[in-house]
Amino acid sequence: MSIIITAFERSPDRGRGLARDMRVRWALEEVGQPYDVRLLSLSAIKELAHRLRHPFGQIPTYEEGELILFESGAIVFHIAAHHAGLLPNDPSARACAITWMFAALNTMEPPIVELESATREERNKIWHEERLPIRQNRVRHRLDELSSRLGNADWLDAAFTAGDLLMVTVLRRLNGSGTLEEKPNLAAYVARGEARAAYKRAFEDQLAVFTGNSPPG
Ligand SMILES: N[C@@H](CCC(=O)N[C@@H](CS)C(=O)NCC(=O)O)C(=O)O
Repeated sequence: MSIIITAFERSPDRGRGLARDMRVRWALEEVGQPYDVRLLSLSAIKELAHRLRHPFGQIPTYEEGELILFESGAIVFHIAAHHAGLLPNDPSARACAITWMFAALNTMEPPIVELESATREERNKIWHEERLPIRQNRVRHRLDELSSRLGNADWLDAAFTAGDLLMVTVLRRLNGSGTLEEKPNLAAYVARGEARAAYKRAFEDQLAVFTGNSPPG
């Protein structure tokens, strides 16, 4: 059954692959599933036709026959649960990988996104300068903890899983901020994720939407 996902027709990140369709594209590439993309404008995602797919009027969504999903984490989980390659078969190892999926989205992503949106939307408020270090420290605190846990390992558990896929997409929002680079093992972890062939294909495909060029190959 063919898979259709939604993505921005003009991503505000200017092709940096930060929009959350990137996670879904990457997961589909990892498991070797072809997919089509329905490109939507920022206004179209708020229209009824899209709200029937996504109650909060956002991207990404995932359609497969009658099935319609929203929430990038749930979509990646669905892909990982139905195709080999992103979750171990052993029940305990699988549960650990799913735990990392939740940790990426529930523990790491909120302070990172909060810092990002504060920097973007609140920089003219009189309290911005005062609150910024508080927000930065929340991110640093989580990075410290994650860095200690990862140590010298390549991935969060024995092999690459959907937990790493989500964690890398969350952490790479900090690329170039200096904060991630303070933790060389985390910066190397993100680079390892970005070096995967499936990641590169997904990145090129989303970039091609922005540049208007077909991806190579
Ligand atoms: N928790 C949701 C967040 C989805 C989300 O924030 N999507 C952004 C793009 S990455 C969006 O559609 N923003 C436009 C808007 O909220 O109006 C998920 O992981 O899918």
